Amino acid sequence: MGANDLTPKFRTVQQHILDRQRQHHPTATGEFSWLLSGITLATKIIADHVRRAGLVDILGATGETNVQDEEVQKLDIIANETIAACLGYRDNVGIMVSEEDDEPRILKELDSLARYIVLFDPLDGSSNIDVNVSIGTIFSIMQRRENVAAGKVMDHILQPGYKQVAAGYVIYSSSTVMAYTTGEGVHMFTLDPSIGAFRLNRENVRMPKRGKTYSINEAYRSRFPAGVQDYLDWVKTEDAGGYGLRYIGSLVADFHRTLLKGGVFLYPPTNKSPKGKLRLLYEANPLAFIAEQAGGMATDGQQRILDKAPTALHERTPLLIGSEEEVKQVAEFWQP
Ligand code: P6P
Repeated sequence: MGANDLTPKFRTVQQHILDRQRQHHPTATGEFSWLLSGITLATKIIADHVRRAGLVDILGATGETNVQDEEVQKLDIIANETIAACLGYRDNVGIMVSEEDDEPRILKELDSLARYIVLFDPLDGSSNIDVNVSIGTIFSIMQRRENVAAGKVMDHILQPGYKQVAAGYVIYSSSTVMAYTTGEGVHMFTLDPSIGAFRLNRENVRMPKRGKTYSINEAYRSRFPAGVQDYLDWVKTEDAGGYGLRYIGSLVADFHRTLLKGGVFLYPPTNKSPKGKLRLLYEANPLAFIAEQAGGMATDGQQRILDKAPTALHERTPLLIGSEEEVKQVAEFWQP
């Protein structure tokens, strides 16, 4: 390398997006990487708040409850407003949907340039904030639909998951890691605090075809469908081949482990939550897109998550996601 070669020895998320766009979509205008830079900026700010949470008074609950009827933690609010502010400056974002907001935020409904819809869970796993367990941000990106009458905003939003143009998550843990896909593989970056940039560390991440871990909140066993209970009995037998149980209780952390190590994560329906607990639009859909792009699978126990036709903004869904072989194995018990 020549003395004057200033090529950095790493690639940031923006560089990675632009490089791949040049390879796969030469006519791309770079507007998508501009949008994604809004998300990466927001998650860097959130990571800073999460890291300092113990030092300044942002831990704890606000005393309010959100549309999910869940106690709102202060960091939830900070994360939600940070993402909204960073995306608000991206003139190609027309609509934002957040787990924390009752209704969509309509930035530009009729401006054809504002063609992206960003749906996000600003801080998933928030019940773990006060005990310093990994938490995360999950995002899904769609494009507005053609020929939708003015005012019919939900027609733009309620699209099946296979329509996503991108999806990703950021996990705030011992390090801050971002994974994203635009439909051409899953790519992973680690935030380098010394330069404030996400640096590429894994391209085309592949989920192992099978793992050694199943992940579920077994406390609810008696509330699960009989087939799931049968699976939980079988998976502990020698015949199953020696599985371990890991359950962090933070979806992004449980999924991140499953993506890297293989295995299966389940949040089945219960008699208390007959449609499951996790949300379709901004939790199950983005993680299902990533899982499939990495060679894994994601269903609701009956159908492919990405084929589900949403009917409501904060719709919930059962989730069975992970390595192809394990997902198929669970499905045989769940829906014999
Ligand atoms: P349970 C966190 O509140 C969350 O939404 C997900 O991050 C997590 O997977 C799930 O709920 C945990 O739910 O009922 O096991 O506490």
